[in-house]
Amino acid sequence: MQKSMLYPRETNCRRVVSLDGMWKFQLDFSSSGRTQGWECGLPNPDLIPVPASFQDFYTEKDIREFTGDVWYETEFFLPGEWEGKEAALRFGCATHRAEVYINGKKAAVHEGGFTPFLVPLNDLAVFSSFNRVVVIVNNELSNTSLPCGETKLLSNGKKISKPYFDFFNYSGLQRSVKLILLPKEAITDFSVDYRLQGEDAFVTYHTITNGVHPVMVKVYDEAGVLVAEANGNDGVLTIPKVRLWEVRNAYLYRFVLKILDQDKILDEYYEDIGVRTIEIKGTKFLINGKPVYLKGFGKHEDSDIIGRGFSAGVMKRDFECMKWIHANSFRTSHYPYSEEIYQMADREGFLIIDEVAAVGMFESLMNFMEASTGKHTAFFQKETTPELLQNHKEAIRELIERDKNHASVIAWSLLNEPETTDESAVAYFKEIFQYAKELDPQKRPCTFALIMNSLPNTCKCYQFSDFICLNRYYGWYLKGGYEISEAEENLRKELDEWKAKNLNIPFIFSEYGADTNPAEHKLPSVMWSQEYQIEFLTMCNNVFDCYDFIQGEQVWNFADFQTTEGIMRMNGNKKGIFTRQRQPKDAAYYLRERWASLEDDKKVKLE
Ligand code: CKU
Repeated sequence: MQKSMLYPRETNCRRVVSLDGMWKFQLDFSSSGRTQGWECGLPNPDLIPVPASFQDFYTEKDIREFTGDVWYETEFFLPGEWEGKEAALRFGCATHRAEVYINGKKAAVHEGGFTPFLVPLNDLAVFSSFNRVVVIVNNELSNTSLPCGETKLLSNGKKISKPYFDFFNYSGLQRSVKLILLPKEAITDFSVDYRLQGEDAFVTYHTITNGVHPVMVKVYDEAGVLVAEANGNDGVLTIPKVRLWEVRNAYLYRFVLKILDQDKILDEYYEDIGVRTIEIKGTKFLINGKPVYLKGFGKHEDSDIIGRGFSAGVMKRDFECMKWIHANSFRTSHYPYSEEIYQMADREGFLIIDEVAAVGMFESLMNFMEASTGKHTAFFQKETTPELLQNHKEAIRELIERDKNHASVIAWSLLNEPETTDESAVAYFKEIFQYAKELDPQKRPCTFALIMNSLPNTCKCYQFSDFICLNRYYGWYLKGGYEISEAEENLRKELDEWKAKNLNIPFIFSEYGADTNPAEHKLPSVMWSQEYQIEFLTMCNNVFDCYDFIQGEQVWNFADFQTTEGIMRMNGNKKGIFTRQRQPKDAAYYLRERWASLEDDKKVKLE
């Protein structure tokens, strides 16, 4: 069976059975599962829901903080009528790595916790019978994992995760697991790119199959009317009088692909795709040739009880809150999100900066604090760097292969706050950026988020970015509270320095924010109060409005989220504009008013 990232769908030739529900679950405290044959069945399991992070269900801290191997088990029935075709299990993700056993035999391994993978079943599973699947999920962090961190051994013999990043190291089977059936001769990959001419769209498509028969493509509009068709694995489809996918005004065509042998359908697959172009011209982002100003958030997949587990309910609420506040975009900080979130963004017309889990490439447990000190550090010259680079490239390949057809995805963020002040970063960046550019058929812009010490005169890597993403905390980590007037001066000074470089590319603020306790009101304001969050945002926004090359603002963060415990965090990061339960803080009303008054192309009108 060939590898394929295509989303599982039911058609004439494909079947999908959900394995979501309660699975057997056991933590391997003494690391003995592998020697004691747990792959043949867990000796003393509990039951736990999939999809979900395992950490927040239990009342024991040893479970919440568990670092190492957690084991999952379930059984599934493999229908006899599927014999002669290709059956597989499809994991939406397993964080951060997995080994999968079918009926006691090793069937697959996968590194990286935020992308899907297939486990072929035909050789190891039995048709017309129940089969056992056991999964070892490991959540240890290292210098070569994405995200990066450390795993430490405490003197009491227990392991602890030390992330180099500011979100809780949630793990487990956090996305759906599906039993899928594919035909022997199947479509394994499909991609599109577009060119607009007058009222028409020319869609260049490319398919990969594992067989000899050609692919036929038909395109239907939302009313189900056939608008274009073509034969062949590669080709160009002409959609006359195309209805474009626009920001917050989406339109999706259904692309139906078939492999035909005379009258017989060998495979059928479909995707709902929006037709739009994305380009950067000077300091502007152009969607379908029209400028757009990004308004929105850095987000997290994070909620009460299920942690980073996918929930359609939480997703729905998040989109409703984003629409209410007049946002038009978000960044998938700091890892690829569940596939359903991109499908929803396609439907709702949101723009996504799609980020790979390359976070923590800055050696410090609280990297954002270290970075504010201006201290010189070097991350990309370790013995382990080649292995990290390998994992990073693989994660980028999987991200782009998975997400390349989404109209909502307008850019790739290849790293978040890496160390960029040492020369050793340059070669690493060069390779990463070149690699991503080659892979994307739509050649979307590539970027990375600049940490506070990556400044106009210290950052050695910004030249690789097609647009610049600044994570800035003037007025919070630097010069907070009554010193905010100086924070503003510092922010303006930095922007003036960027301006002087005349880069002629767009900049966005990919992070700016202030921790805010929703229970705290104070007049006059103090840091952490609701009043200060508004004061902070107002200061930043006033500054942004003075610089034309700033073409977007994504507040940190959409909602409060869980982090590792510590003196910097009061049970999590409280920079949310919404609480973790997705209720608005006062600043939400402020932003709603500002964003309602900013047209999507606001900066252009100012000129
Ligand atoms: C955020 C330089 C800023 C880094 N940024 C990373 C993000 O993950 C954190 O949550 C800082 C913060 O401190 O709130």
